Amino acid sequence: MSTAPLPHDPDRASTTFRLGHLSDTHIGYEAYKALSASGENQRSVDVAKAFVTAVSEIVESDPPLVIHSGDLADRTVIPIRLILLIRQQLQRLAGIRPDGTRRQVVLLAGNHELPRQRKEACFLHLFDGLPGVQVVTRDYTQLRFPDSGISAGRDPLLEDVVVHALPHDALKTTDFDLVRPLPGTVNILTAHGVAGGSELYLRSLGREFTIPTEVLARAWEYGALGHWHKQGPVPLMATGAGADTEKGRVWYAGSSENMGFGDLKENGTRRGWLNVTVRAGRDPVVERRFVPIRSMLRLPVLDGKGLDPNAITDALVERVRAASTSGAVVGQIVENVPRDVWSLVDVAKVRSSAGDALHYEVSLRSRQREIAKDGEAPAKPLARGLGDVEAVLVERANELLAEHEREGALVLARELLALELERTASADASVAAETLEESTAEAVVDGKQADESKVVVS
Ligand SMILES: [Mn+2]
Repeated sequence: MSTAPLPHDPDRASTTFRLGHLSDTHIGYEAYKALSASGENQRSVDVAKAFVTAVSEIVESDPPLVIHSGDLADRTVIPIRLILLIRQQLQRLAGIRPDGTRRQVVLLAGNHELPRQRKEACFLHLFDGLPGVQVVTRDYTQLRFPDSGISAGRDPLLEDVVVHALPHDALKTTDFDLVRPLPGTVNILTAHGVAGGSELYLRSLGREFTIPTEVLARAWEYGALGHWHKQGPVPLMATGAGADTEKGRVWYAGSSENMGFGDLKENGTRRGWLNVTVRAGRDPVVERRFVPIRSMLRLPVLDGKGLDPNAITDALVERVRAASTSGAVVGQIVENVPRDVWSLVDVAKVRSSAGDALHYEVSLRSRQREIAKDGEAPAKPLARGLGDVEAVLVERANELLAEHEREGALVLARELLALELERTASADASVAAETLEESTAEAVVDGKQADESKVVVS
């Protein structure tokens, strides 16, 4: 799939400006028992801190435009103190710049903050009317920055800019034929959802409404995506031979902190925002920026086959000692240990060896279902199953159909598959999206919900 050539207009060839792109800050996320000094959930504080740090860096970097591509908050309803924190940070983002203009901020609604019921309003509308802030929660919207210029308080470079905003729920209803770059302007697409054709798309086939590949391939100067927590360009869109992973016009900014162990599979150690130089008629230059976050790690999986309870205890303690667990969120998976053996393992001793960690959890993984080891992504049974279906579809289409018939037939087949999955899914679509990683046949010994089976997307 090639991308459409960008229209080169000599009149605005010099239009170059910077854009701060952040996403999936998930304010209000909570996990584990650890509390802060003021009694707040510590992970909630960590997540807020990462957001504030990203905002500070963006303000210091001083782009004229900032886009938050969705899931600003973790839930549709969050505590008042966090709403106030968000408002305060938005006021910093949309503050007066050294040149006297006001930085412009676009907020897009993600699945996490969008109410399930249509009668309810999205909390992001609390920020309507803040100077410089524009909120899009429902339909496809083209945002402009009219009367730009110093006298109007906006950077004159934004005069020709159009931000095409697709919040999460709009992906279900939008006529994508209308989502097109406007000639003679600098076009930026922002959307919260799964990019068609991406790795994530294959893993979530039929469970999510996607942003069609051909829409992403249109002549946008930049595409600011949210939803996937891994920072990086949409692979499909990479220009050149695909070897250079820093190129592409459409990027996920990724989350600003790790929301569970699932996120570790998505390059979890480095999270932040994107400093984008948008160039009229040319590909953008994207610089990855990382903010300091709490250390979160998985210790090496322990294969307990043939080990007695003492040996298992010692091996677990040894793994803790070999790692830097201070202040960290630490996860340990143990395999091939029968329940009766496990019940004699001295978990309290192991836990006290990890006493300097913010959180330590050990999960027993049963071998009843074949599960790939950590790091061999994507490996979950469900993901593999759907990926296989896609591969089989493409293979059969290549075998049986003439070239001109293939694309249409594949689209139809995917739609039928999606309908079938939707019909059989017991939960509603948004719940299904949360459990992409499906059951991992793990028992959690910690008495806590296994992060392993939690959100990876979202
Ligand atoms: Mn999301």
